Amino acid sequence: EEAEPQEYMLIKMKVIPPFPPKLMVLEGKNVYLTAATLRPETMYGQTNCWVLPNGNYGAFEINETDVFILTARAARNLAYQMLSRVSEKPTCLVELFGKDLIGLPLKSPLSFYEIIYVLPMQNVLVNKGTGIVTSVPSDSPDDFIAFQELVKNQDFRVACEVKDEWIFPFEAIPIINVPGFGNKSAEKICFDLKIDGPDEKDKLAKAKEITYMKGYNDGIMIVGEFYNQKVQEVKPLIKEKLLKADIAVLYYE
Ligand code: A2H
Repeated sequence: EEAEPQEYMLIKMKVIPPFPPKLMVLEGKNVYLTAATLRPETMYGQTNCWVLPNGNYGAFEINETDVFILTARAARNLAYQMLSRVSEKPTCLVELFGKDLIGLPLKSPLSFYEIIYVLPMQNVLVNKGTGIVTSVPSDSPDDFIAFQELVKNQDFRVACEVKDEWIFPFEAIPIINVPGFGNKSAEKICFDLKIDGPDEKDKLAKAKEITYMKGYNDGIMIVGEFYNQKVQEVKPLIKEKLLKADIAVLYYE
């Protein structure tokens, strides 16, 4: 563990009722998949949510009304950050596998798509953030490659029981212009570095670093309330806006 804690923003992606049998015990509550992100300014471009199919998750009581679905590890950290119904003690209402979450329809803050779906990704780490990742294929190489993998490979979709209607109505949305990298910087970097698939971890790490630096330093918003403003300037404003509206919370680990 690093000396300095990492701050993430947890985006509250609301599970749209009616709930499937596995989530029935949560009926009547506001249930969220909470995605950890370093780039809240990209939330306009969400196309789906990622979970690890074999990962262990739980539905934890955050207060009287809200339930967050995330890893037990994250729930424990949250309990020490004033985000648990019982202080310093996570309360799990139901244990779940990532598989149980695939296909759930979500309503996510700022997203241009009204409804997006939970999809499988093998590169999701359960020991980082919440184990829930929101997907922005325009600006995140990991998300772009994982999404392409599902689009390209029907056998893979069938194997993980992913329905076509959770994927094909969705595509990367241009949300940020990065001079020299265009309006879908992740796609361009993946193309330039010739990244073939999700197993090319070293190349993906490099692509991630480049898009993160370029997006932050040079990016200009081309959508939303902060149209034409620099990512650097807009990022704290979007953070504050999401926090005020209670559709995101801060999380440290
Ligand atoms: B970022 P760092 Cl558009 N497993 O959010 C794998 N990846 C995870 C994760 C987990 N458990 N938890 C969070 N992440 C992702 C948006 C985004 C992100 C964009 C561009 C770059 C980017 C949309 N996905 O991250 O290892 C989340 O994806 C590049 C740095 O703590 C989170 O921010 O440095 C980022 O990794 C946190 O990465």
